[in-house]
Amino acid sequence: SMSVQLGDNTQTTTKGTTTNLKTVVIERCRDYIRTFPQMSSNNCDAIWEAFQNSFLGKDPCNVKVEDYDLFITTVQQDIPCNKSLFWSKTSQIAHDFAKATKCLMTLEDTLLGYMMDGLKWCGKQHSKELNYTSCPGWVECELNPVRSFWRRASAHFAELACGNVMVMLNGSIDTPFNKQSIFGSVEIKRFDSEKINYISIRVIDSLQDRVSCNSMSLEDLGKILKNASLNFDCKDIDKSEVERCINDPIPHSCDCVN
Ligand code: N1C
Repeated sequence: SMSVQLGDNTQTTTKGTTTNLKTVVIERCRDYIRTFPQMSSNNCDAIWEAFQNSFLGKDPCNVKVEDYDLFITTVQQDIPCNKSLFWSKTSQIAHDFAKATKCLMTLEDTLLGYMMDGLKWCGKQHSKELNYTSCPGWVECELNPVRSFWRRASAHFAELACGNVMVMLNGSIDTPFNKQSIFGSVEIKRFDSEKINYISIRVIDSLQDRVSCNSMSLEDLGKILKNASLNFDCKDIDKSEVERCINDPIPHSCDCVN
């Protein structure tokens, strides 16, 4: 069963690899290529092979981020400038926003993220098989296959970012910018000031009159961006405002969060 929810990184043990993982991944890959015919240089069977070679036969608590390097290069996709949307602790609203407005794309809108979204997988040491009984949870061990994949794919997605990009953070928590998150520990370090023109930080607040952009957490983020010579601005946006543009979107426009 599909046991992993988007943004749910608290799940621990018990569940193993997603049922029919190979079929799900290959079907999603073909589905994506049908939707975007410019992606047809990709071979979904070769992509599956490269994916499983990243973690099969390995201790599921010792799959390194670099173990996915070959897999990442097997997937060919150009990411247009001015389109990338990063997020942290705003998974639902960020994806709903991207989907409704079509103005931006998240990692899950790329082939890599689309294939693996919500899935769980692991192998076993000295075995060529997938483990359908039990895989480590997100926090159970650092080097689990799912976490290492998202770290690797996120690094790649951030490296490719160019032009103006957006980041959606959660203003309803104490640390909207968390240095331990994938955004804070992986993506931000891969942003290239030679390629990125501007970063629009949007903090989505569920209480009115929140001023999260002035918080210590956002100050930390500002320092890191300044040190990296990255241009940015930060705006607090009411969650209800974002919900309004999700429910009544202006196609291909991000106006409501600018
Ligand atoms: O740790 P996070 O957020 O800061 O990671 C989000 C950040 C985004 O900008 C994405 O580009 O990293 C990328 N990313 C995903 O695209 C993604 N899809 C699904 C990171 N994690 C992703 N997941 C799952 O969400 C992952 O399995 C883990 O459970 C969460 C991390 O979300 P977060 O802590 O809200």
